[in-house]
Amino acid sequence: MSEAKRLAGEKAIDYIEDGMIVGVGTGSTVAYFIDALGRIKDRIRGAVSSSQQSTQRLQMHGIEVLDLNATGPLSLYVDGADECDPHKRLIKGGGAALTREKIIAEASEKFVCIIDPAKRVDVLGRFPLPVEVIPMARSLVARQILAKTGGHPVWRDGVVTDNGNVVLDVHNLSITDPVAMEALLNQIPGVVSVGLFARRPADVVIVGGEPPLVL
Ligand code: ABF
Repeated sequence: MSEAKRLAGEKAIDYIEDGMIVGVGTGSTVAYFIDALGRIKDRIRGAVSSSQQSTQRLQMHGIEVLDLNATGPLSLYVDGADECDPHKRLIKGGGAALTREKIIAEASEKFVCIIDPAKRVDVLGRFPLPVEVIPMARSLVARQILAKTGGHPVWRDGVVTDNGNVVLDVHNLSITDPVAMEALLNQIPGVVSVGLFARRPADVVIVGGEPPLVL
């Protein structure tokens, strides 16, 4: 599947315009995009990164990593996903970077999502839904998720996000209304962000293949 990820990541370069500051996501598909970006780095001004992992890879290529507060709104955000439904709504957060990914997606005019074919689903939820939670609220949020959704929240033990928080992965969900589920979970005190990109879905989805499929 890494060939499909590479093809999707490289296809996303088509959306680069000279002088851009590019929003960059996290994960192994994005790593291919970063490597392709490194080969044309003289065309861009820099990048805004969603994780320490991506920051290190960008800097390895000599790409300047900028602060979103300094750049203001971005034209383009490129990121992967764990699941993508027919309406370009996503489950993200398998890489525990969901909060900063969602921030940059919100600040970006165009969100281009790069995936391999295995990420395409009819209904979101087979991949456990990541939720970033303030550590002291972990048990409270888990109880409320169980009560309100019937999902089974599992603490991603040993993982602390770049923001110092923990992650609950919610199993056994069939998310037929992703916008409603995103709103429901967002309201639970202690929830920092939910790995559903539904209120603000991707604008373009590139599915890796020969040739890549652009949706
Ligand atoms: C990141 O990319 C995460 O939101 C998502 O979990 C991950 C997908 O990882 P990969 O591209 O390695 O399959 O944006």
